[in-house]
This record gives sequence, structure tokens and C-alpha cells, in this order.
Amino acid sequence: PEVGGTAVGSGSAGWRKALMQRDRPTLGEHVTAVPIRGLRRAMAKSLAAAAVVPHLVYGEEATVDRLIDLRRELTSFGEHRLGGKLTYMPFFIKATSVALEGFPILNATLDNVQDPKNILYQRDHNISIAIDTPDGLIVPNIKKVQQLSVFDIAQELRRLQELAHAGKLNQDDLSGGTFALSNIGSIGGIHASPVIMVPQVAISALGRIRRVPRFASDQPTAMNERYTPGSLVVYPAHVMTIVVAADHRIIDGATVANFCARWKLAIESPTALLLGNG
Ligand code: CAO
Repeated sequence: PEVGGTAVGSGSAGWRKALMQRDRPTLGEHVTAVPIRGLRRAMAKSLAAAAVVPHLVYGEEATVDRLIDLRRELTSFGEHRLGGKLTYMPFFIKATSVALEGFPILNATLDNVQDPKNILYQRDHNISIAIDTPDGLIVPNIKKVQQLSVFDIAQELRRLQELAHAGKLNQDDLSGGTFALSNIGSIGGIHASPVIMVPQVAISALGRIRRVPRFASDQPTAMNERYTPGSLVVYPAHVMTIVVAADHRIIDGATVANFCARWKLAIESPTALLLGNG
């Protein structure tokens, strides 16, 4: 057989040699070698370190019709107060903090990733945000989200985004994160399977808000009050997915499922998020 242009003999030694040759970079007219440096190197190291962690991955769907209405209602207020648009992200971040209140183990870090001896429960919700920049992925964190309003979070997110795009984030912004959020939905996609940012123990990935047909009687909006349970009336709902990956060595599936249910409840009743963590 031919593998990567190399004739391979029978037996495992032949295959090993062929695989080694296939993985060796070939330089020339058709291939350009680019050293893995800077942000990409940091990303490579962090993700490789997470390879020892057995990931439990769990997904949930939330209906966000009320969130869409609320953001629309706050548009001009947001422009006045923020000097720019209010996106969905500050609501997602606040809902995460509200949900973390009930499940502190998800807001913990480990003393040793390879061989953990202690779970370090963190008081503050320092939510790490994956930001896509022209130079690669960078993950600063918003500190003490439990004490911030949705508007405070929006301002802080904007500051971090601007610094990230200018390549000027400082060490304090980049260290001390306790739970990570990756809003892949701002680019597209329904769900992603995120990789934990060790020594953190959990991360969530959010999908794109999309319009889909759903049974009106199942929805958490005024809509469902008009229909008896079991009614087959369908309406165009706005839904999104949240996928949480957690370190299965210390976190069980029920905890993750209950956390997702709490996040769903928070984002489906977004007005309460304006009141803070409560
Ligand atoms: N579904 C639908 N629309 C969404 C959305 C979602 N889940 N999330 C954001 N949007 C919308 C925003 O509301 C905004 O819409 P409007 O123009 O109508 O206001 C638009 O998408 C663009 O938002 P934004 O990206 O400017 O700002 P944001 O606050 O929503 O997101 C950030 C900030 C940093 C999360 C985002 O810019 C980003 O970098 N996302 C990519 C994260 C990533 O790469 N994750 C993968 C990590 S693993 O490799």
C-alpha cells in the first residue's frame, strides 16, 4: 500500500516508518513552515495540558424570545450608557454567575491538574471569555462578576475586547479565571464541545441563537399560557444551546445537568438578571 507517497512493507515496523515520514514537515514549493509562537503557542500548551482531564460533556437548549425582546428594549439605553451596542454576551455572562451560585464546585480550580489532591473553591466568579482575534484565541477574564451589573459586564467586556484586538491585555486580565465561557454563536454554529482551561474544572460553549419551530405549549413565554398542555400548536421560537464540559474526576453529570437547568432558567427570565445575583 501507499501512505504519504511512501511504499510500505507489511508488518508494524513498516507502518511506523511510513507514519513518521508522513508527519515530518516537507518544505518546498507547496509547503510553508510557520513557527508556533505567541498566542498560538500559549493555546497549544493550555490545550495539551487539558488532555489528561476526562471531559464530561452535557448540552441543554434555552428559549431566548424574552432575551431578544429585552435587548431590543434596552438598545437606546445601552447606546446612551455604553456608547455602543449592548450584545447578548453580558446577559450570558451574568446568567453564568447566577447559575454558579448554586454549584460552587464548577467555579473551582485544581491544585495539580495531573494528580489533583485538593479542589480549590473560589469565592469570586472570574469569568474567562474566549475572544477571537486576528492573532488567535485569547482568554482574559472579567473579575467578580457576581458583584457586577449587566451594564458593568458590558463595559468590562468591551475594554477586554479592545485590548485583546490591540494585543495589549495585561497579565492581571489574563490570570485568575475560574470558569470559562466560549460564545462560538457570535460566529455561527449550533453547538461545540469545549476543552477545559486547566486548572479550571469547567467551561461552557454557547451556540448561535436561531429561529426554529417549537410547540407553543412547551415555551417559557406568555405564549404557553394560551395553550393547554399537549397542544400541538407550533410557533417560531428563538433557541440556543449551552454545552458544558466538566472535569469528570471531581464533577458528576447530575451537577452539570442541574447547573445547565439553572442557566436555562436564568436566561429564559432575563429581566431578573438586571437585579443582580440576588
Ligand atoms: N447568537 C446569535 N447572535 C449572537 C450570539 C449568539 N450566541 N452572540 C453574539 N451575537 C451577536 C451579537 O449580539 C452581535 O449582534 P448585533 O450586531 O445584532 O448586535 C453580533 O453577534 C456580534 O457580536 P460581537 O462578537 O461583536 O460581540 P459579543 O459581545 O456578542 O461577543 C466575543 C464577544 C468576545 C465573545 C466574540 O466577539 C468572540 O470573539 N466570539 C468568538 C469566541 C470563540 O472564538 N470561541 C471559540 C473558542 S474555542 O477555540
